[in-house]
Amino acid sequence: MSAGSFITLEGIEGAGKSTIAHYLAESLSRQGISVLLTREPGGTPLAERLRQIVLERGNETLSAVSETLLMFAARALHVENVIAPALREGRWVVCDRFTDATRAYQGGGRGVDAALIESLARAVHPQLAPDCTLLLDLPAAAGLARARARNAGAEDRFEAETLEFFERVRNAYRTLARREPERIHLIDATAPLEAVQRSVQGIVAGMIRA
Ligand code: Z5A
Repeated sequence: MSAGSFITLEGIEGAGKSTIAHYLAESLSRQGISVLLTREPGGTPLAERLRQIVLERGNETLSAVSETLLMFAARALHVENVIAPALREGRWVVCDRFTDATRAYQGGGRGVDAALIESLARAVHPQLAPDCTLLLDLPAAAGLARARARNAGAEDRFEAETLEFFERVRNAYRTLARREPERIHLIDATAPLEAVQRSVQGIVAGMIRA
């Protein structure tokens, strides 16, 4: 399906995904590559509305399966309206989270059946998978400390989760990286930002040459 390259950023909260996504998009643009920087859940007006629903801490119960369906509803809008058209035009897409986040958060964190997640993935993006995934890995306590230092305010539904939840999410991400080592590059996100940026440059340089 894709003519451009599709790069995703993954990791637990506070790992540095947004920081690295912006850095990577700017770096690729400076090299003359047309880049679309986007995020999940979100990336289209309707998908951003679904993002608000899934992040807000309301009084209504949102089961793990409902949460999974909302993630894929937002993803379907995002793939159809933004990601697939950009790739067809030969642009590179840098996306802050994609389906690996559902595997890690809803699958690993909340215990949603992996077969359900894979079946939704096949329905929503049958022809599409990231060419490269940068997994920024760090202990859950370190990620939460960074995110909480930055937020200094109200927590969303995920930010209010326990350390154990984020440890399960991290373990699920690491399992995915062991299963697909060619696609998923595990990067030590406890390193100083400049070192993380160098690792990312090294991985992506190989894609530009290819
Ligand atoms: N979610 C889901 O459950 N299922 C799904 O399928 C999808 C998403 C797609 C989105 O919230 C939530 O949706 C997310 C999972 C769930 N919730 N959680 N957790 P979000 O987009 O608001 O949250 P996030 O994706 O976790 O983003 P974040 O908290 O902003 O983290 P980040 O993007 O990885 O980190 P950052 O903002 O780039 O950096 C955090 C701070 O650390 C900041 O002050 C940086 O300057 C600093 N930083 C970054 N790198 C370094 C290094 N290397 N050293 C020191 N300090 C650093």
